[in-house]
Amino acid sequence: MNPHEREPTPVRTACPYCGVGCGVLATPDGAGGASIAGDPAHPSNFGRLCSKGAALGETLSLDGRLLHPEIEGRRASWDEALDAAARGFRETLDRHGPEAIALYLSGQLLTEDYYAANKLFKGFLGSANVDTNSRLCMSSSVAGHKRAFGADTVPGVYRDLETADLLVLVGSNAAWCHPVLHQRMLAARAARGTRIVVLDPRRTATADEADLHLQLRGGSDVALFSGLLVALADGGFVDQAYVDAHTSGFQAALARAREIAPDLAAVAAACGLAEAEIAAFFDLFAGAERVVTLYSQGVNQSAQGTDKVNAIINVHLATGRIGREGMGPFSLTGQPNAMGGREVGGLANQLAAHMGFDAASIDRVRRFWDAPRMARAEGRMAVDMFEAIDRGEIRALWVMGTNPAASLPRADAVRKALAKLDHFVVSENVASNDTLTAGAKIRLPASAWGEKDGTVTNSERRISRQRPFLPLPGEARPDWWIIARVAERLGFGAAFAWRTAGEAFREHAALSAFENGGARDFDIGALAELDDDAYDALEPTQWPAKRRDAGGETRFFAEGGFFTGDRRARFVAVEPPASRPPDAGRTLRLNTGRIRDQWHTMTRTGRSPRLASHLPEPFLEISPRDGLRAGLTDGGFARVSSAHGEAVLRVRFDPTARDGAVFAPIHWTEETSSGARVAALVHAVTDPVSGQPDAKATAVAAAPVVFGRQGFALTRGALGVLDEGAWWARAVAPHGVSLLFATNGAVTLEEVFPDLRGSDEIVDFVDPARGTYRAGAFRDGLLQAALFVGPGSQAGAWSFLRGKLGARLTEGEIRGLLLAGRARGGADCGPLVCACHGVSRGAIEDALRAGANDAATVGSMTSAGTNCGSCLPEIRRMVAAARVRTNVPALGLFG
Ligand SMILES: Nc1nc2c(c(=O)[nH]1)N[C@H]1C(S)=C(S)[C@@H](COP(=O)(O)OP(=O)(O)OC[C@H]3O[C@@H](n4cnc5c(=O)[nH]c(N)nc54)[C@H](O)[C@@H]3O)O[C@H]1N2
Ligand SMILES: Nc1nc2c(c(=O)[nH]1)N[C@H]1C(S)=C(S)[C@@H](COP(=O)(O)OP(=O)(O)OC[C@H]3O[C@@H](n4cnc5c(=O)[nH]c(N)nc54)[C@H](O)[C@@H]3O)O[C@H]1N2
Ligand code: SF4
Ligand SMILES: [Mo]
Repeated sequence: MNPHEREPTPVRTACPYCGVGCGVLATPDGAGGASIAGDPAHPSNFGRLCSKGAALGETLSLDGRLLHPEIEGRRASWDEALDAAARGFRETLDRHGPEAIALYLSGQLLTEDYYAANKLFKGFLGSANVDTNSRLCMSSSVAGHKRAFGADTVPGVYRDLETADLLVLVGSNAAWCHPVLHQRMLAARAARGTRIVVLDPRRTATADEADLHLQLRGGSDVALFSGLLVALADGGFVDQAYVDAHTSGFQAALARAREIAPDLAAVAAACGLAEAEIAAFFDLFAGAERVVTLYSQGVNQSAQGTDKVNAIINVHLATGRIGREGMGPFSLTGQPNAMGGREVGGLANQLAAHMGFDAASIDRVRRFWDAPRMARAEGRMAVDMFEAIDRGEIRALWVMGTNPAASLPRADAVRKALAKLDHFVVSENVASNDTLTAGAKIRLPASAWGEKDGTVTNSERRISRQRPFLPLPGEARPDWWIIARVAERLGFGAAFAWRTAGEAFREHAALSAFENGGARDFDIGALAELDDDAYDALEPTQWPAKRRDAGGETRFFAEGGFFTGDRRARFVAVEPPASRPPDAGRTLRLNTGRIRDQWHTMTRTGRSPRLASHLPEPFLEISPRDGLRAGLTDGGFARVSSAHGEAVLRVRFDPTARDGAVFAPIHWTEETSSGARVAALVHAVTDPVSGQPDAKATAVAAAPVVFGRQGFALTRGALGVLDEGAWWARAVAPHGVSLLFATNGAVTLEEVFPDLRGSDEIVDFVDPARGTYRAGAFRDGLLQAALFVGPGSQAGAWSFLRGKLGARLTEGEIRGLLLAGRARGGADCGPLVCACHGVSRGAIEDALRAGANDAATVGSMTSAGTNCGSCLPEIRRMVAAARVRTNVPALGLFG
């Protein structure tokens, strides 16, 4: 290397995954990649990253990227594609009116993109059919905030998590889903003894770390928080001065709470818990003034999502614990820009800049935009939108930055509906996903993380810059640019004439302050005059950021000042949970959610070999009792079916699972599995206020599926196909790709590895009696491919060999693997637990056998858990399990 070349300087940007909003330092390597580190100066993470953030560098390759516009499967120029995109909307508008066009957006778009899209449809095409995947994610929080506060306001800040005495996590698996924030909570606990309570029907990694875990029955949160309100009132914990001065509706809400939860016994019955557990929680809550209640999808994604939110807010209003240091209700946002999407009005029932569809707001936005054709009424919410597509009422759709064919409830029906569209445009990063393959006619290549330039807002209302550090590949373009070019072709060039993302941002900031005067919470007027340099250099900034703000206080509501007409907050009299008619034969309740190392439909995290090793297969978690009752075996397979669809999943007996409640992760799609699109099963029941689907409570049945052979195929080259009936999941490996599979059919080397050469050296082992076949293919002495087939799971060998593609194996390794089916020593075996340092389950078990008896010792012996800490809960769980094993050697569940 030329010694005079300058060291590349890191670019300060923000992580594209969760709503924690961590700052990232990206140092491009000049060859399309970059090294990634946490930004020590960013106030969300102070240098930390979780396993997903730390692996961002592994997701940057251009393999599988959509790099050129396409029309009907053929490559097109941008001019052709933009003309065709615009023409389709124009024709549909002319023929069927603005109700027949729709836009489906994403909390993964940047604020500037989101603003542009919303402006075009709601201001210039006259359609409020603009909804977003945030409908599936945050809309119950939005609706709950609006009912209580008169605006969609998150009152608190992250610092409150560090100064609280009690943290209550409701329906949040923050250890896996907001890991860096969870680490901040644990650090605060270590420093000052914060108590942590987790309310979740599953024993999650987050629950493992709690002082108290209430494993309540799914859907019973309203009863629990109603009971808490009653207990606080009866125990004299109501802050009457705050209630009198700043709220209304307390008595009615309390009376309703008494109906729902008259006493502890009623709460215990509703929640399926012991009275003592509930009393312990109520005592903790009553006794700690500084309490933050954090909540996420266990609250939002529910048929009573909005009532759950208000039941939580009610107890904070009643105790006046809001907007002050260390206290308040706190909605954790999911996506990196869930909050930004709310700011620009990405939801069908919002306009822009936290305005709604009242006449004054419509007129105000119309004047600001100089808009020719304002939408006059709320548009269709996501589930309704896709049902309208199915009925032919919506005929032209543009999907941007989301994968609805894999993430909406009744996903099979959604896919069928998409095929009916006259005009179907998708702006994407990847060349193939379940939505693109559902009939997208026009495919527009959007710039991806690392190339994108703009802003995102995190859970605590902090706006951070995502800055580009890689050149735009192929013909990819920013989403806002694509929207502006389509707008131009529809005759609105002047209103979309931004030359940079910064210009779009300034306009958005100016709208937030336009005729505001304190009437709206969202005001970032101070940022409306940033010049391009100042925008580029923008430090993470929390709102409100009003024009003449001195900075400082960014919490809301300590002294009231709500955004209702009379400036008082509203207590909401919540409804008791409705009982649904039982679904005959489908007695299990399917809860769906996330795993630690994958992001949604895996279009990005699925490219990282490191992230593929933690939980590489789609699975069903079920209590051993339910599993045995359904005829399942641990490690076997289950066909899980609902009224809407089915999936085949690997069975994991989980002794901590509640009977009747099963869980499956949402991440696998048609691209990555043979039939584990879990969203296909999910019912389309929605919350009556927010329209958010209830993704955590579908009635399902499970039945065993028996496969005679299981195994894996691993290769640096191409993967062939297995027989029709085979089950498989795809997972990338450090220098190749793998399939984990199960089948009753034949599996041959030639079919699985179509590009093996005659010159490749094959070493194999067959044991017909056991039904075992193991083969390694070597090219120039290096491992090119491996195929293992046997009666049981070959996971241990897979974990070892996936790291050996392209490497030379020792004689001992070859013999051990092929003859015995496992690596010698065993230490390299088992799934990866610590993604940062590449430490496997086997290595941690070795450390435990060697005497490690806490996570810190495991860390010093193996390095596991010493970087991002995302795996610490799992390590602690292993430590605890090892203790149980040594203390009670004869313990066996069924033996
Ligand atoms: N690793 C990873 N992190 C992510 C994401 C990802 O895909 N992967 N996605 C991001 C996004 S967009 C989001 S929205 C967040 C989601 O973050 P979370 O909401 O924390 O994640 P989920 O796994 O969807 O659900 C959380 C928990 O709700 C529980 N739950 C289900 N029903 C009920 C109920 O009735 N009551 C209560 N109290 N709890 C219930 C579930 O058992 C589950 O453990 O994560 C963000 N972070
Ligand atoms: N059953 C069930 N269903 C759920 C959930 C659940 O818990 N259970 N959770 C729901 C929630 S909370 C969420 S947030 C959704 C998430 O669901 P989706 O939004 O459908 O999932 P993603 O995989 O994040 O899809 C994002 C897509 O946008 C592309 N993309 C990424 N960045 C950009 C960009 O900048 N521009 C463009 N044009 N494209 C981009 C990616 O390649 C990917 O294809 O799933 C929801 N669905
Ligand atoms: S916690 Fe992890 S996924 Fe979330 S923003 Fe930080 S690094 Fe990204
Ligand atoms: Mo989400």
